[in-house]
Amino acid sequence: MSVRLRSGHVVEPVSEEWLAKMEKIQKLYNHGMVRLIPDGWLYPTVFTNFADKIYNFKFKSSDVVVMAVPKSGTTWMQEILWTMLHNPDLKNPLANTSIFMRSPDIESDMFADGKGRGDEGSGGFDQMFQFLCPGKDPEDGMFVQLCEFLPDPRIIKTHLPLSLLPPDYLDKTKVVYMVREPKDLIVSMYHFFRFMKIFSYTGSFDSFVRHFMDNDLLYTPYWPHVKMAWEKRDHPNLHFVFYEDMKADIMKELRKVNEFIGANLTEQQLENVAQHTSFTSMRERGEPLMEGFWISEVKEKSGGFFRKGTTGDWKNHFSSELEEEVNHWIESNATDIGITFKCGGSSSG
Ligand code: PPS
Repeated sequence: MSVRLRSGHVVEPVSEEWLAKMEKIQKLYNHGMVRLIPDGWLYPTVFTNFADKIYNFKFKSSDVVVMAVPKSGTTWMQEILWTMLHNPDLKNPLANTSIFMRSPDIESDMFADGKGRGDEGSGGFDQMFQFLCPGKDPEDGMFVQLCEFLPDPRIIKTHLPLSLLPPDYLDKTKVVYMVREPKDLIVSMYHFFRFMKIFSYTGSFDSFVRHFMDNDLLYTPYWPHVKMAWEKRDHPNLHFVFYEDMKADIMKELRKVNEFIGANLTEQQLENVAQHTSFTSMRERGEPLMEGFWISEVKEKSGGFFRKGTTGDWKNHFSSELEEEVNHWIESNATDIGITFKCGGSSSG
């Protein structure tokens, strides 16, 4: 019998044939994958244990959620928001802890094996969990509960689309939606999926791009995710930010975010935020992920989580044939949605 989630999606296990094909190039799929119909979201099967909890999550008016397809600049915006709301004078000692602990990803329990832990251990999140959620059971979802018990104002991260979040979510809480030129996003995701043990992607770059376009990668399909948010861009609680705009003029974007969240920071404090969250500063402070989560040799070659932090790196990865194919895919979908991507040049970090 098919399972229906509170969001209305029907859970459909992927076919054995598809899994057998994908397992050869990506380890994550060994854990089983499902598609959520009708949108087609592709997630590990474990996601279904937490989907309704997330759909029923009590967001507060003081929360700020960073929402994005992975590799759109989510972490950059999380650090900006946390610094604006918890560290504008750069004196908070917690600033040196992982941003993923200060601002957890609400759906990360889907990477656990059902017992609150993934293959690589929980990399410090379990201590954080015991500290913030005493007496709570990690099996009920470590990350979803971490989000629940974070001190206010909470900065919550999600890569989930609007259709999997509570129906009153936007009316209750402020959401910053990050978007990034898709070719740069795919390049960033390709490297990430290669060096993260949980994914261990071993296929070629070209096939990765095609899997992305065919909606065969975790978190796909891409376009409905963007479309659902873009359609709500005039909602007073939704603030749309292009990664390329942040690269072009960070102070301008910080002023807009300052106004959107009502932080009332001074120009000096915004300068502090810009400096503390620059690519160089964030990279110097280190990986937001725990050692043990990645394959060291692959990570060293790719540059790690803070890989390049630029626009236009796709030019170093795409053949002209593949570029043409992807540009066509982008143009037809973007036109349909009515969104125009900022292509960015090849600025340096
Ligand atoms: S994740 O794993 O989905 O949360 O990744 P996400 O944070 O969305 O995206 C990672 C990419 O963002 C770049 N990044 C930055 N760019 C500019 N400035 C700052 N401060 C910054 N912080 C992170 C990061 O380097 C990844 O992009 P690539 O192109 O791979 O370098």
